[in-house]
Amino acid sequence: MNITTVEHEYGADEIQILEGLEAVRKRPGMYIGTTASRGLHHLVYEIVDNAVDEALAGYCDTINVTINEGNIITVEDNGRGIPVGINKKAGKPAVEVVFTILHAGGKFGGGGYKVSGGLHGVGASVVNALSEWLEVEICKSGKIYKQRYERGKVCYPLKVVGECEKDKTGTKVTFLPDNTIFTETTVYDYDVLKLRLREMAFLTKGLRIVLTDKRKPGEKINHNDEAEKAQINELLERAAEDSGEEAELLDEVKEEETYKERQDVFYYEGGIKEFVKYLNKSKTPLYDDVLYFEGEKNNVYVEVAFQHNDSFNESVFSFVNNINTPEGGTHLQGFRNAITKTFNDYARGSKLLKDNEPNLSGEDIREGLAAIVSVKIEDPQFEGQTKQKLGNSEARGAVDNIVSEQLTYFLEQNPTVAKSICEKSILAQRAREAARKARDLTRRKTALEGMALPGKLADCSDKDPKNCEIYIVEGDSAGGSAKTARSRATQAILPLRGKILNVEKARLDKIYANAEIKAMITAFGTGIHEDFDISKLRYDKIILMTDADVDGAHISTLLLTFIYRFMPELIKQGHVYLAKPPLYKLEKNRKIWYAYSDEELDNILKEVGRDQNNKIQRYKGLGEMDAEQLWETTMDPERRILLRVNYDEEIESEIDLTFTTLMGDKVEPRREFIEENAKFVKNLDI
Ligand code: 28F
Repeated sequence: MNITTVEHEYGADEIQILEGLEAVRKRPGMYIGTTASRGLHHLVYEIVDNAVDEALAGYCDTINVTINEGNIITVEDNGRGIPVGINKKAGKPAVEVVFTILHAGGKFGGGGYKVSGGLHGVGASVVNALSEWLEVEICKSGKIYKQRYERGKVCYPLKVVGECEKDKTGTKVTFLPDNTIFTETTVYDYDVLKLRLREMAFLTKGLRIVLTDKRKPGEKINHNDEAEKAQINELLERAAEDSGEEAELLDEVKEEETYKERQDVFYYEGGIKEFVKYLNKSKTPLYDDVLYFEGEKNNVYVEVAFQHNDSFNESVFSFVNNINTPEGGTHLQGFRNAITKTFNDYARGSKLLKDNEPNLSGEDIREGLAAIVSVKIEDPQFEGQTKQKLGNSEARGAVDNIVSEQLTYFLEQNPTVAKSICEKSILAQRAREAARKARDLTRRKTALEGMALPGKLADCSDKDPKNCEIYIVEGDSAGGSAKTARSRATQAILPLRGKILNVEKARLDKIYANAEIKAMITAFGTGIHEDFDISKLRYDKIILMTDADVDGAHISTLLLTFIYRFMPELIKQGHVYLAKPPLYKLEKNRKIWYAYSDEELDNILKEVGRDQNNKIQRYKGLGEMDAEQLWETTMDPERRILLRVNYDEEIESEIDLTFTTLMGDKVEPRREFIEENAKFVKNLDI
């Protein structure tokens, strides 16, 4: 069936092509997950993935990613250049096929070409369909070939537009995301791209990835969360005032606000070994070298790197074809099986573990472990809630065999390292036993006295968790007003006295001995770590309510560290919130306004006038509000502001590192973090 229009004869296959890309434009979420900021950034990862494939194939060693003025993206590699010859089946140049036909190219029909990640290989044609325009330039055999598309439609046939050095080859893609698709924002966040590109470089040893920002300051701000960034700026300013030292830090770096091109280069000869070193940069390693094993089995390419540190947390991240798998899967199971079995065999064989002593558990061995498990597999099967769990059974065996075999050999050759790991694991086992006793004691007590909830907890009467929320309140006075102010049916109050334990630096037995921690564990009801069961959660919302000053911010951070390290699912499933008390109370002619930021106070004053009989009170703490005010400004579900703590799984290794850097015991990395982030105080997302 042919449709003839004035300018063009549409053949059957052209119609199929247009329908293909039309489908992408009609339901973009099917192909890139969301058309919000995350989907916008995925466009870049898709194009970069294709260049990474060329690097994995051994033909490219440098990729340049540039954010140009107008938030136009350029990605350029020095690979072979996408083929320009006519693809027989399509009767068009291969490059046109790659950009105009969904799932086109040797990348998707097996053929071993496509091994890197992206959203399970949606490819360049989706990016093309979702771009207002896209241009591809290929340098090959001394010529520069070019083609341009608009919203996926070819503007002109592939043509030669210039010359390049004979031996220079490569592919350059430039595109402008379509703002009728990406309606929320088309502004790129340099730091988001930086995290993902650094991760890609760690996962592809020897590949240099350069990220450059050529935009003027004005076109970097994403106006949607402008207010939120202003709030964070506010908090930091206040923190600086109160703590003095950061003040000059903030000042001295602030005038650097002037325009200067940003650039970062990521190049790791050591690949995931360097990724593990990076994960441990704010910790003290237990031994010098990073263990590294690689091999291929069952058509699965395996790379594993790990190094213990002196903390009590486990930071293990797994990847398939450079895609992060936050829900783990068969590759991670293979890794866990291998190290548990191998370390127990070694501990027994070297008599570090007596015959009558129980086996070390996986958790004991993984205490303080920083590790990367990266597999490359031709046809990955993803499972789990968010399709981020690897299902291929052959990956379990491949990782288990390769790690068991090579780790056994390493431990035989390095008895000192082997001993230090086994001794730490045995200490962890003893602490876990002690903690279990402490917990069982808590359980037994609970069993004896019925649900002995912590004494200080003022529980709510409604017993359906979906309707209930618990406020964790700093200080007894605020706790008192909160108990008076609350709605008894659905709001529980748990007052905490002063600063809680920094769990980043404490072992399980010490944690169970801490009254405040125990009270929260009992009140929440879910249990922690391996015992964690989300179905036992007693409240739908856990709301941290602390003073809007630097001490309050510190307590919120300590509470978040505890929840993140012991019950991360509460954050991942969106149950954790920060209350937002007002900063100012404005009184005029017996009328009252509350302002939650300096900016908001300004706006109110513009409205009501700045004359003298205004009475402006700046709240220094929750305790300054009576129950009535606390209710109407901060606790009434109809009027309050809550900030939900979000967990972006794509940057989970960075989140882990941030907690360690901010809460760990090494000062230098923390100072670096403040310097690194203070200069972008407007863009800092805590
Ligand atoms: C900036 C983004 O997309 N780079 C790419 C290549 C190289 C080949 C290729 C890509 C084979 C036939 C489908 C070249 N020579 N950077 C990129 N570099 N795709 S994408 O082939 C694609 C498949 O069409 C390539 C020989 N074999 C493969």
